[in-house]
Amino acid sequence: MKKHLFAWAAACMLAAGEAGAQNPIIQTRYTADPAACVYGDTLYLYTSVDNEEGEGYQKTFWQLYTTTDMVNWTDCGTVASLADFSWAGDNGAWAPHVIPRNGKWYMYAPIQMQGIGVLVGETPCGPWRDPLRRALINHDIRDIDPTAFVDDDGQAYLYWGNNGLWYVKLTRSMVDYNGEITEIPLTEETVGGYEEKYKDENGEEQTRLVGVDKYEEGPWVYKRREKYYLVYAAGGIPEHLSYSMSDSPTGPWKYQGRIMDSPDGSFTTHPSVVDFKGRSYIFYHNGKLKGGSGFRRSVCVEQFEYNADGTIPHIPMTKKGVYEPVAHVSPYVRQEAETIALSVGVRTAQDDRRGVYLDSLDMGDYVKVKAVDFGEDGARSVRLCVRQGVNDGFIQVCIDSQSNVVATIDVGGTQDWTELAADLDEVVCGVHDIYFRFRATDTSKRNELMQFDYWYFLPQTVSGVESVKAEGRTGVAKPGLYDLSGRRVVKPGRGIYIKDGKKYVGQPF
Ligand code: FUB
Repeated sequence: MKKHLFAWAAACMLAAGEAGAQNPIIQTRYTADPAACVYGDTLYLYTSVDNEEGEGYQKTFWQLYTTTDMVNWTDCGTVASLADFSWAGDNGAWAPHVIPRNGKWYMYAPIQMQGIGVLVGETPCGPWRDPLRRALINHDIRDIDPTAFVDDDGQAYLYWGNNGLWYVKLTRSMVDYNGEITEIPLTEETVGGYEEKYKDENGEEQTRLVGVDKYEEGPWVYKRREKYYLVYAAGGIPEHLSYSMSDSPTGPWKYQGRIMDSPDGSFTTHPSVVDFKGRSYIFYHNGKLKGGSGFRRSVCVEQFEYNADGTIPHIPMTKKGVYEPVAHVSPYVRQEAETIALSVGVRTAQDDRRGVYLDSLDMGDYVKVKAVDFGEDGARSVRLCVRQGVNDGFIQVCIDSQSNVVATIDVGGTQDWTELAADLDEVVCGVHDIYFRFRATDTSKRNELMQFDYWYFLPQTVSGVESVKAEGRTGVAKPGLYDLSGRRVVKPGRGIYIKDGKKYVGQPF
């Protein structure tokens, strides 16, 4: 899809409901098949990526987004692709699942029609190794949608399957399994029903549903308070989400009912359920980003509460999504421009030098960052790391609404990445949303105005408003270690931190 069509589409979507809309949570590209992983202070969200034009799936890579507050999502870029597998073809990067274990990260990745591979990484972002140089699972063309689960006794399991559900017990290495592949029976008892073939009065073969529901694909297995949950895409096309429960990871499973109805604009859906910072969330995808469809899907999330007996209620899909942050963003440490609550017209790019950044920003594009805590003393100036595009432009920094401009920064003339600074028109204290608005200097030259890598504010107590050339990714290194929300960390635990302006993986895993 051309960038400008995307911008127009996103603008239309957000104009309709910007005030209350957090879903879909990623607006910079089409994302599907959410796989959430909570690790330390951070929720890692891996997705497959849908093509921007045409019908059918052209899926070649996987993307990672992280959050520490459930409302701002940091685009960590493309973290793995078919090129990481020596044996993969040039299409088929379907629904992944990633989990940390033994000080490493394991990505279970289905390559459509070629089986399920496993990659091993040193960090949540890779780089990855393909230790087997072949598929881990390749016994049926329905070998897709893997989900890994490690039980309290240390035994790890891998479940998967489309219109068939299987599991293996993984070895401690996580890249091999013990024993046979076991098939989970798909019956009225286990998943609410199944599809049966029969001959109609003309002798034609037909299918009919026996029971009230049917397992389709996308299994997601987890344990909560001694109960095991199997959540899955159900019911044929269009899919909805249903679930089963068990007292054991190997079953028997007992069908519990429907969790979520079929999403708008997509014939598939795909679940991921996690607890994070004391709240429960369910991820899924729909086709609601403008220009979306069953082949151009977008990840969404809803918060929910389990019933007292541990069962899952019916969860409505909302446009509002998760709106209340569970943490605040610090403005006083480097924040990536690609940390976004909401954006219009914005695309991301990535390269080895800068990592991920906002690219080819046009007149009228904007980014919103929610719940930034300026503290009691407040901020007096802002710094942005930017680079001029094809045409000249400037950035307006706004507080709480796009009409409340507190600083304007001219980006024209920055041939290379440069850190620009401006005093604020007023001291900003307390918790606020920030908007970065991208504007053209000459309104007849509205496109490709700039690229934007990171920002931070200076507290009132610090002076100095000058521009500096930002070298590499360390231009604003501040001493110490910070989490992704910008909070100073003394003892790093599990997770990703910022150290010397670069991403740093905390130890131990
Ligand atoms: O993204 C391709 C496929 O669509 C996934 O493997 C299924 O779960 C469905 O979401």
